[in-house]
Amino acid sequence: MSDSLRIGMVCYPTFGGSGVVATELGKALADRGHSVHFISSTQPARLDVFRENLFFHEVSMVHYPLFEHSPYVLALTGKMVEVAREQDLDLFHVHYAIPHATAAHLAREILAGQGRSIKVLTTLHGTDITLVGKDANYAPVVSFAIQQSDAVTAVSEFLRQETLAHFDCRKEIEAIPNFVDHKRFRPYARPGLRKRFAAEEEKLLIHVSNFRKVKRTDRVVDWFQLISKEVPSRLIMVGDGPELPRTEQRVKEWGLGSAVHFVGRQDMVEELYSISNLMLLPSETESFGLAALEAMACGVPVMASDAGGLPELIEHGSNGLLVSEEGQAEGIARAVHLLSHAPTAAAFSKAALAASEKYQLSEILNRYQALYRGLLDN
Ligand code: GMT
Repeated sequence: MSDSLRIGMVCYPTFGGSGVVATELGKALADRGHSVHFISSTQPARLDVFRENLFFHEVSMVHYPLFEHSPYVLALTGKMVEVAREQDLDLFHVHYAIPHATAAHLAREILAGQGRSIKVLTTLHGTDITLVGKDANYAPVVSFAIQQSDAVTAVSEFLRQETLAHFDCRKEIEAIPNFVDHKRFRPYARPGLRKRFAAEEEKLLIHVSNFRKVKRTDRVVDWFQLISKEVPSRLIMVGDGPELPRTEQRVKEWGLGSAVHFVGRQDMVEELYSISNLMLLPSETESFGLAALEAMACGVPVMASDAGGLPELIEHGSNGLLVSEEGQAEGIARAVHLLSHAPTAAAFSKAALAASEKYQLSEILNRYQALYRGLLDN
């Protein structure tokens, strides 16, 4: 086996966390000399295809009047087979089980019929297990695809346990956490930026997500309303998604108007974190919470729900706040204290930054590389 590998990286191209993890991993692997071929419906948001060793292959859909829904999984499988053959791929690393792990299994079977062998690594990210994956229509397919993968990883210990508890996977699953690029996500306040969102005496709160129901963006507004009654503050809402109109409506209902800035999707989110005092993340569940990690790397403590994998990242009362369903009022009181007491804010910010340093890109990359090599040695 040569030192440099040829990897087919399959992911969703959107701003969602799984696509971001796949893209950052792919870029870092390419920097280490591996050839990384992204296969996706459109070019992933953070992918820079002018970088050496990085390639993008678009899955083109066939539309036919008979199809009410075009079968994406078949188009993806076909593209995976084509790229594997043309680029002589060693393995597929697929991110998010539905439908990528199923497509990888099909592609591997087709390639085997053509006398080619290829390995499949599936990384589970979150709702592919905790929400949509549990749907009775999908669950047997997800279980099967997990069983068929040569290796399976989950982005937190919580997600590993959830998968073992709810799916018939008969498989070892390794928990490999997500990572953050500390060169990019670091406390750096662009001069003059903060002034555009808040007055000097006001605190700045931030939420970043893809505005899906699971993110509970209406509760972000509720938390902000309670906090801002006690501490003069403003809120930046970054992102876009199906819950945006309902969230805007909630802002109107509370009469918060100009205190909340909806800024849509932003590439330079690290600059917005760096001017913020607290991130709000009241998700119903969060297998890892990549946005929380990125905020912490910029020195911003996170007030999050005590759910999913968030307690693996956030230590309550030290580098952030974890809020249970029954503990909302207490959580708000702690947030008010943190925001209005400068030494507490400084201590939380320092601890958040220190905690984020455990999630170094280079170390996580070593773990994935070791996994790839282990698969190919067998
Ligand atoms: O599972 C999802 O909801 C999709 C996925 C995404 O693409 O946004 O998010 C998950 O994967 C991220 C990256 O590993 C994690 O940081 C998020 O916590 C996780 N989202 C949920 O569990 C809701």
